[in-house]
Order: sequence, then structure tokens, then C-alpha cells
Amino acid sequence: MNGEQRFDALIEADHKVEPKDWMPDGYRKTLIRQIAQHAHSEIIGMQPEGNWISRAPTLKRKAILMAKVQDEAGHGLYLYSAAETLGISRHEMMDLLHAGRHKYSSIFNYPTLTWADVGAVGWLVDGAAITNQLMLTRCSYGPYARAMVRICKEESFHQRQGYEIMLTLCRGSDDQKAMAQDALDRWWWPSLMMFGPHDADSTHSAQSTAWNIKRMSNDDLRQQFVDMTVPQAEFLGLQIPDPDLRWNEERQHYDFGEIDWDEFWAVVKGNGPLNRERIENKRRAWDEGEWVRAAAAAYADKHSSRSAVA
Ligand code: FAQ
Repeated sequence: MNGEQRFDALIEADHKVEPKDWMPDGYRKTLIRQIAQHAHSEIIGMQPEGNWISRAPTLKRKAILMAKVQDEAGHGLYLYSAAETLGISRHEMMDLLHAGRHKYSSIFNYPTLTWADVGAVGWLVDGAAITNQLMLTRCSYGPYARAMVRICKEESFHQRQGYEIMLTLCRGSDDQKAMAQDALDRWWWPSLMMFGPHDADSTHSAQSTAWNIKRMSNDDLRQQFVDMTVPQAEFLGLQIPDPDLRWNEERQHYDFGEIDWDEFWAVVKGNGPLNRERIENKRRAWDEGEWVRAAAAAYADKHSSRSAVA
């Protein structure tokens, strides 16, 4: 069996493809694209919540938020490592992100204006991320699928802490509940956009599904997220900002309104509310961290030459 036949057999049998296996160029490229984009999202995603660490309402909330933001950094690192097994270096991925040639999730280009936004991000953004990522634990590429298992466990905790913030606000004063409603109003539609374009407009879905990278379509995952989240909003006593949202008895799913696709594509193409600021902050942190990378590399060199002598 040659490499190509073996790859086809692995996909056909729904087994994992590992870094040393032969794989088509397109498979490697689409995985680098998706995993790098995913890793960048985790890292850029630290900014909207990091914005509230210094202003968290209590010490306990601050400690929880710091742990969550650190978890996101960890997710980025597992994902960069998974992408590196495909033959791209972390440095190259950073350069591509900083040059605007790699994407990250549209959601992180929106501002976190109030403390309730921290709750809404945990509840909705982590909720949407888990919905998508549970499917990716079954992705055909071994290192990506395995990274997803741990990430999903941590994201579940994040989602619950976000929901708990929302619940606390909704059980609080009228002003607190209004703040929670305002956060839901602003984060609902961008959260639905996280799942990507409609299936009919999705460039990569057909091929990624054939290669067992994607196991569910963008629209099916979005529907699953809406079905899961509407009852949670009802429990909070909040209104989803969609006049077309209603339960469809026949389909046994919620019908919901149309996303503003002009807004989605504007954000994806770099023209969202905070795209420039997010990349500028990221680039600055990278430049300012140069001495840390140099020191770590020097330490690693010294350490490895010592063990070579020993
Ligand atoms: N934003 O053909 P498709 C998180 C692009 S992690 C920006 O359907 P595909 C944790 C897409 O890249 C959140 N671009 O693409 C956290 C493609 O352009 P390209 C991130 C988007 O890959 C929580 C074009 O549109 N999660 O939140 C978006 O088959 C809280 C056509 O689209 C992942 O990345 C978008 N929303 O499906 C952290 C999961 N949607 O690349 C901090 C892994 C589409 O040809 C705080 N990724 N595009 O230039 C995926 O599952 C997929 O890549 C999809 C898109 C589903 C996002």
C-alpha cells in the first residue's frame, strides 16, 4: 500500500492520521489554516476578558477570571503545538497573524463594555466554542483531536462560570439585570456568526467533511447552539434579541432570524469594531516579549549542551 492508499484507508476506516503519516498537501494546508486560526483565536480572545481583570467586582471573581484567561493561553499553546506537527513553525504563524494573512474568530473584534460582557462571553462565546469543538474531538487528525478533548473540558468550566455571572446579575437589582440584557443584546448575533457562513457559502466544508476534519456543518452546529441556549436565556429571564425566534413544533428546533452577513464579512475582512486594536496589541506584546523568548532559548541551549557533555 502506498502513502496515498494508506491515507484513504485511514479516512475510510475513520481512524486517526498522525504527523508521520503521508497526507495530501490540501489536507495538511487546510489543517494548518484551521488549527492556526483556532490557536490565534484563543490568544486574541484573551484581550476582551483580560480587559476586566483589573476591574472584576470581587477578589474571587478576579481570581477566577485570571485563571480563565490563563486557560485560553494554554489552549493557544496546545493548538500551536498541534499545528507545528504539520511542518509550520510558531514563528511563521505569528508572522502571518501579525501581517493579517491568518484569520482569528470574528467574535473577538467586539468590545467588552461592562462586567456583564464577561458573563456573556463565558456563557455564549465559550458555549459556541464548545458546541463546535466537541465535534472536533472526533477530527481525523490525531494531535488536533486530542488537544480538543482537554480544551473542551476547560471550556465547559468557562461556560458555567459565565452563566453563573449572568445568573447573579439577573437575580440582582434592576440595573444589574438590565446590564445582563444589554450584554446579551450585543453578543447574541456575533456568537451566531462564530459558526461561519451558511453551508451553501462555506468554501471548505465539503472537503473538510470528506476528510473527517469537520463532522457537522456550520448551520447544523449553529442550530444546535440556538436550541441549547434559548432555554438557558429563559431561565435567566432574558430576551434573545431576535423577533423571528420561535419554537418550530414540526422541526423540533427553534427557527431564528437571519444573521447580518454584511457585518460578518466586514469583521472577517478586518473592518470590525476592534480588529486593528487587537492586532496592534498582539504585535506589541510579541515585540516586548522578545527578550523573554531570547532568554528562554539561551537557557534551553545551555541546558542541552550541558546534558550533551554529561
Ligand atoms: N471568524 O469555508 P468556511 C474560542 C472564514 S475559540 C473568522 O466555512 P471553515 C475560545 C473561514 O476561515 C473560537 N473567519 O471555513 C475562547 C474561511 O476563510 P479562509 C475559534 C471565519 O474553516 C472563548 C471563510 O470564512 N474556534 O472561542 C469565521 O470550513 C472565550 C469561509 O468559511 C475555532 O476556530 C469566523 N467566525 O469553517 C477564547 C474552531 N467563520 O480560512 C477566549 C475551529 C468562517 O478560507 C474567550 N474552526 N470564517 O480564509 C472551525 O471549526 C472552522 O474553521 C469554522 C469555519 C467553523 C470557524
